[in-house]
Amino acid sequence: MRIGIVCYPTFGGSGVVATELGLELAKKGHHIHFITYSQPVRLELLSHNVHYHEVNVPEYPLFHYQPYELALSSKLVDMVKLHKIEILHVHYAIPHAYAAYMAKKMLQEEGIYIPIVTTLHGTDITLVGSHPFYKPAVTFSINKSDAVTSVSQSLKEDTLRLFDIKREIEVIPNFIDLDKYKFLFTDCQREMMANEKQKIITHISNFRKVKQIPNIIRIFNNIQKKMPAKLLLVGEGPEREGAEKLCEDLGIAEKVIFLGNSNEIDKILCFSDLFLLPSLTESFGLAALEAMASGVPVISSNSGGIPELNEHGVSGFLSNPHDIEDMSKNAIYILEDEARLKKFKKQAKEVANRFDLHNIVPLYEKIYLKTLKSSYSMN
Ligand code: GMT
Repeated sequence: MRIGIVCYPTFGGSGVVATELGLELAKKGHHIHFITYSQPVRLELLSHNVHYHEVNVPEYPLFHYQPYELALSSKLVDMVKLHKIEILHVHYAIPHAYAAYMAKKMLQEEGIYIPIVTTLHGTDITLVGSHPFYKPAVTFSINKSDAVTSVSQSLKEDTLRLFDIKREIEVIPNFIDLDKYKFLFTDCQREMMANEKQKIITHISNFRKVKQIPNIIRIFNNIQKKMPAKLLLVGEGPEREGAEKLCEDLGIAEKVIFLGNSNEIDKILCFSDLFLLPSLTESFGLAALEAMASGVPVISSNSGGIPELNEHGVSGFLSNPHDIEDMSKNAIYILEDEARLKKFKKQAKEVANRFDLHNIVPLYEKIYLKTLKSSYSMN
């Protein structure tokens, strides 16, 4: 199939999932066209069947806001025609599903039918999409998609609760390329980050409010009172500055390392002992899955789709979102006993195996085929 993939090219989970999906589909022989405003961060290798088309939005002083949706829908029209793309898969409803629908209508005028598959990722529904300013447009573009998928059952339920949806929503969980986590390097270079006695606690995110960064630091503060430990914070975002200040205030600044955005997540997770994800809401929690695939147990909140992934008492523990004490207690319980830590590491990996991309990617292929078949029979 010739598939157009629209996504955010940044470090966020939706862009990562879209990129990994495209790369795997390309390996299976499909022709993949990524269409977005810059090269997706995990798209390192272009090959004969992986293409990247940049959407440019020319600056014009009259526009207070540059019209990205307009530029994107025009680009989609051009790329569908030029590369004979058969199906568009848009990740994140805003504004991708809306732009894709516009492209579909423009192409229809020329007798070209292009079905749209929309994958809902989370914040496009729970935080941004349901805002009254966006809600009518998001509802419309979900309902006008030819197929809709969500990354967890919890996100599906949120979508049905928050919007008037007339389409079937199919749950296809996020996935992981386990081969990437069969470390080729046996030496994790742990000594770069901590000494032998220190436990390494890690968090990776875009440092938005929803990630509860101050709670991560407070949980770590409790852990380091009980044992030697280091906290690695990976990512960039609006909460970073306040986080640095909080570490200073708590007197733990020298035990916390801010690493910024990284393309070496596998290396960082290789030497991590525990992953923290106390988010207020999380449709899935891809970063936690990446941690589990590396054999890192997860201490998380029980919000959104996280319980579909982190199994309480097996791959880690779940607590109510603000329950810092419970999360600290669970973290210490795992870390304080070497044999227990080893057991949790093994179990985290086993749970992650359920999300192997070889099991999940065929579900998307099935949706493409079904959608293509039904849209051709209708047009
Ligand atoms: O977590 C973020 O703020 C980034 C966001 C995104 O759109 O990239 O992540 C969402 O999609 C990921 C991939 O499906 C999920 O793993 C995250 O849980 C989800 N984030 C939230 O729901 C807050």
